[in-house]
Amino acid sequence: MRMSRYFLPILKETPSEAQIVSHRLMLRAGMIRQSSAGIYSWLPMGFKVLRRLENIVHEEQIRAGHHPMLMPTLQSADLWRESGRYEDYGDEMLRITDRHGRDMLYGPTNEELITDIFRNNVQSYKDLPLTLYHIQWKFRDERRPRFGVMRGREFFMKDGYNFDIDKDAALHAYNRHLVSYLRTYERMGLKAIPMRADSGPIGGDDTHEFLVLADTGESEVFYDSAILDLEMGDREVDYDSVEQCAAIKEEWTTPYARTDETHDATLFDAIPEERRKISRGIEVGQIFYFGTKYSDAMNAKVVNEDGKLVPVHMGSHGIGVSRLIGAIIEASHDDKGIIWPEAVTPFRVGIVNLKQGDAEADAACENLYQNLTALGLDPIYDDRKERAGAKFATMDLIGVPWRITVGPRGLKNGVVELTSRKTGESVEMTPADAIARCAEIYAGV
Ligand code: 5CA
Repeated sequence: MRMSRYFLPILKETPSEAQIVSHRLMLRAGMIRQSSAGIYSWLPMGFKVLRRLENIVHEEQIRAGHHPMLMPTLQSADLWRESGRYEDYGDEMLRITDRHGRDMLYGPTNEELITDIFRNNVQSYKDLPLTLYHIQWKFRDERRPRFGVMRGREFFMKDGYNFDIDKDAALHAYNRHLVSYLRTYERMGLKAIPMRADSGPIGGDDTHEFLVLADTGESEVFYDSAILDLEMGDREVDYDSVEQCAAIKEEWTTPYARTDETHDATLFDAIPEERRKISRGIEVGQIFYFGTKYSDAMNAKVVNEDGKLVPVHMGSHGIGVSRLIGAIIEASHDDKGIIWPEAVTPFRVGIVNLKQGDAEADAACENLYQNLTALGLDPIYDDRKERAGAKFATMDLIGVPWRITVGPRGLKNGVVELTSRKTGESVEMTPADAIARCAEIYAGV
């Protein structure tokens, strides 16, 4: 992308309505604009990051054997009456009446709709196990929408639903989701800790939330710092292996980690004092096992191996895709702006031309731009007639992880400068080496 042609409405001033750094930076970097309270338009660069996260979520879900699909945002109230949640959900549900006077709603989640699809199409245990998911906009009329995309009214969520023949099979689905979520967050450059939590309006008794530690998080969390040493890394995971998924769940849920809703002071005090941590966290996902809550209420049954009709065991599993962008920025920024992890950055390499209009500098930048593009390194080239200082400030604000700086002085010696956004370290090298280095950095991403 050439900056001169892009739509990147950067704000010089710090917007006064934003209370936390991720919200301020998303506005300043031209990623989002508020349309009404808790509802945002995603401008090109914000949308690009949203798509990157969405892709990672898809890849990891498909890897775990789950099937992507797409359900509508508007749902019929009748299904929610069947489960009893139409009344229970209260003021958070946005209720709509169509021209025929039929009650509709903007979906806050999809347990009812997916259970309806399931019961109309699956009759036998032979079609199980089955996990279906979608990534779709949700609406919850939050009492206090705040912190930008962190607590929106309209937000983008991945929600998945497993259907299994019995409790054991459904618990494997739960563990499989836990493992796939650990991988998903790790790929995004985040440390998200599974913590025992409360199930709220979704229901059920087994649930974990995934929390990213941040001072601005809305939840109070209590944990054993030993959990911070755990890593999925690039270990091979066989998602069909009940034992392996259970072992990984065990590994990650053995160290104490709970939100304030389920905190147990006695267990916490048993942790060696230097490892006892109390802090705040951002909830970026939650998994639930709720057994036959919805299948009983909505009569979703299959024939089992003995020819008997039995209700399916279910769970639901959510990732706050739009909220994740806020969480990533909270976890990765400095006073100059965003520092994108390589896996989610909207642009992989920035090119700064120190002397726009200088024939040699322009040609060198053009060459870099063409070559980086051809290698899929998605460069953003600041080709505007701006001062060098302003160009650096823009690249720093929008958080591009690697910057190549090109100027007439360096070019005389045949070199450009490659700078890391994270460390600020710069190294001089030939343009060809800079390209090769960037290709190497992103090879595993
Ligand atoms: N049906 C279940 C799982 S699919 C469900 O709705 N779970 S949830 O309520 O926990 O939501 C899933 C994730 O969506 C949360 O972990 C959170 O990351 C995100 N989320 C929830 N409410 C909001 C909101 N108002 N703004 C942004 N993200 C939200």
